[in-house]
Amino acid sequence: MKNIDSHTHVNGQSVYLDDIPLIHGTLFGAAYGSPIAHGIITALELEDALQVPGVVRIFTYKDIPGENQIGGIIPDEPLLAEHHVHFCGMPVAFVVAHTLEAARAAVHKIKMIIDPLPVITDPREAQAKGELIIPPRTFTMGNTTQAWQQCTSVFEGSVDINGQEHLYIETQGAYVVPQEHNALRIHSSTQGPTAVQRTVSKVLGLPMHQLEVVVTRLGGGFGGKEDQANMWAALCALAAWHLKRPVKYALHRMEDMVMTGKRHPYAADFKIGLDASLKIIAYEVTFYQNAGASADLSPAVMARTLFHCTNSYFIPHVKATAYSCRTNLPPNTAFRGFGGPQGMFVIEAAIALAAEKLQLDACSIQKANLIQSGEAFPYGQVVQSEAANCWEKMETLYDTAAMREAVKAFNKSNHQYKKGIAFMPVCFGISFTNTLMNNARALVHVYTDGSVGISTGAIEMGQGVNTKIVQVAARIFSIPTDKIKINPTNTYNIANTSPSAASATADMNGKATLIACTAIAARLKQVAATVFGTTNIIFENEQVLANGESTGWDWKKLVHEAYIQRVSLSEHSHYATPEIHYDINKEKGHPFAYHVFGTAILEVTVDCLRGTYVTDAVKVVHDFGASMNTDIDRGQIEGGIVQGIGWMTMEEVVYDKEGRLRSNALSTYKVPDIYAVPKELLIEALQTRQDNLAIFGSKAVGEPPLMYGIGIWFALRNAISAFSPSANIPFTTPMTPEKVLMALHSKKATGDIHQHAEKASYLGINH
Ligand code: LUZ
Ligand code: MOS
Repeated sequence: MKNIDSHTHVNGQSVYLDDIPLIHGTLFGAAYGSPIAHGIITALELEDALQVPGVVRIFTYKDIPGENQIGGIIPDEPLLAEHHVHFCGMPVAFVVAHTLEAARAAVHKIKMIIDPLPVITDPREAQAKGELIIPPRTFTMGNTTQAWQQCTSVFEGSVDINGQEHLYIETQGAYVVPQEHNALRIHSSTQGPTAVQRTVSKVLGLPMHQLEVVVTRLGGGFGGKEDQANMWAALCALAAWHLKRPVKYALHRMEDMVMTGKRHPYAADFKIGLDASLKIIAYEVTFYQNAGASADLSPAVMARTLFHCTNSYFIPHVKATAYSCRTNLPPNTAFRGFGGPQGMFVIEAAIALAAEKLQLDACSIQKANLIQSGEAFPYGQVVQSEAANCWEKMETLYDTAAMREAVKAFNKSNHQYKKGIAFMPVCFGISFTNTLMNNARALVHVYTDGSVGISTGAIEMGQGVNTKIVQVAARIFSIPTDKIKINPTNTYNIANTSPSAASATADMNGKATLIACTAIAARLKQVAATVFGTTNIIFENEQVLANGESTGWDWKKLVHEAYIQRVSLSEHSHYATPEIHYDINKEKGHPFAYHVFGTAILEVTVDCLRGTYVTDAVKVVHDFGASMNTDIDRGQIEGGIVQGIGWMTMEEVVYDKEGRLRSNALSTYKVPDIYAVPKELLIEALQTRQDNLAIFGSKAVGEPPLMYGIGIWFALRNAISAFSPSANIPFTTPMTPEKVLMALHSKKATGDIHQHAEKASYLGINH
């Protein structure tokens, strides 16, 4: 089945926030953000800005009738700065004018005097100074202290992982329209309508039932609109509430890049120990998460880093500690993978270092340690593993041995060009790590003509969730998909939703839809049972069958009969993921409904004269379960891989020492384009028909494939080593062409050319 949005997307009729027709009298907002990363406000001068023709009013924290607080997990984030500013771009004032141009012109006339304070941008520095968002967390399994003695080799190193700009095509924004009885209709480009509703409720001191948050679709979210859509809706709501006029603010790309948080940069230190058979016996890791100036979702992101710190591997002795470090950057936030990719990069770096020192290919260590069914991760959950199945299928399907030989032969006969290969296994846990968030609701109406309308809490952001929900209803009712419509997500119809996130949206909202449709179908079957004198009623191709025989009744006739008999044709359902639990004090439990597995082999060619490179191939075996929609799922994998490659190779978020974003536009921040797409991209399904908790056994696909992109970094590393075995290649990301060029001509002994010299030390082999 095609994505139900494909036609309107292609002909430009799909409605995004900026396509909503404006009501007469709409005003336009623009936020004034702090030009300084850290300091105390001594004066805010608004007079010149108020003189700009068309300006209606400028709002500051003093105008907030409720609480000046938008922190979701921890109340540590004001909507508008009061006396302190904590990052460059932190909103201080909100200008509202008759035109967007006037609002923006006025923003430039605002002056602020700030007594500057020291700026911290480095998470290690923040940790050393005790600047933590929450107390650190530690996951342990076995006993690493004793386990080092069982190891024949032990290696240590450190890692610096950079962030990533979400770069959703549609920037953040909101349009708020006052309604009667003091209610507000809030159009928001958000993944979390309830988060918007809660935030506005707190800021304005209005009950949640006054706030209708409506979302038709987003032009991308990637986690950037899980929580960070809230502030723009709150600013518009504040102004609309005061002025009794509709207020709109859709951010300019540069405002969006400067004012919003990104994927968390992480620093990390690791120590890994192996035995003579290449089993990883022990792994210790310390993560320093660069949270930015306030908590936002950082505590939850940090948890997922710990959950995924051993990627697809079973390691009997693990100790992983994470610090969420407060710095003077915009609060970093959810981004596809949600801290998991950073955790995985570090274990892959540890394995790469061990392989290099032991003069092996990393894949022999990777393969020897894949987790097996019945083994547990450090957080206690025993897995149903597909890791080895994916790996072995990849080996035979793509003849990876031949690929490795071909690369060796190529490298022997070429000097300027070198190829590199890497394998990247992925294991990603599906469920919100915060157990209580794993719930969803659906509202299904069957109309008297047999057509069906569905509302859920799911947000369509290009990932195709609405198409999957149509498929669920079509399958239960056995009716064509064009009889089913998905309504815009609306907090008046579906309440208390979790955000569309954690790859779990189709699972949870699909299950809720399944429950509602099944309940309606059961009532319809009961009506048919009475009419046809048998309980053996099924629906097939819009027909009603009794005892397997045609009845001459179709879906529409049965629906109409049920209506005449005053049987309810509507259902509101609730789904809460079963089986999951977690004890945060013990750091043990069963947090995930299931795990998604996969393995990729990635090949690159580096131009060793220029430092440039191309991705020759990414070949994947991915655990789809029993995919409901292979086109959509393939699209998610292709997009995820390219986004992962971008993060690992070219997307370089640069803040200067003063905490100013220097990569604040697409001229200074390079995102993957068609040339960055692997020349060959093969995706093979591992069809597992287990009784998992996915909707119709179709496993979640949103986030896991991004992490295949991590393999690119290691393929580049291997290509550089093929050119120069003594090259010093620090574990820093992204691997831009500049860094490749530097590494090609570096020497291990002279690590000083690099900003972050690799601290890896070889502790020796005991055998
Ligand atoms: N968002 C969230 C997520 O709030 N909790 C999660 O566990 C999560 N995981 C992945 C992506 N977004
Ligand atoms: Mo997300 S990182 O699933 O909002």
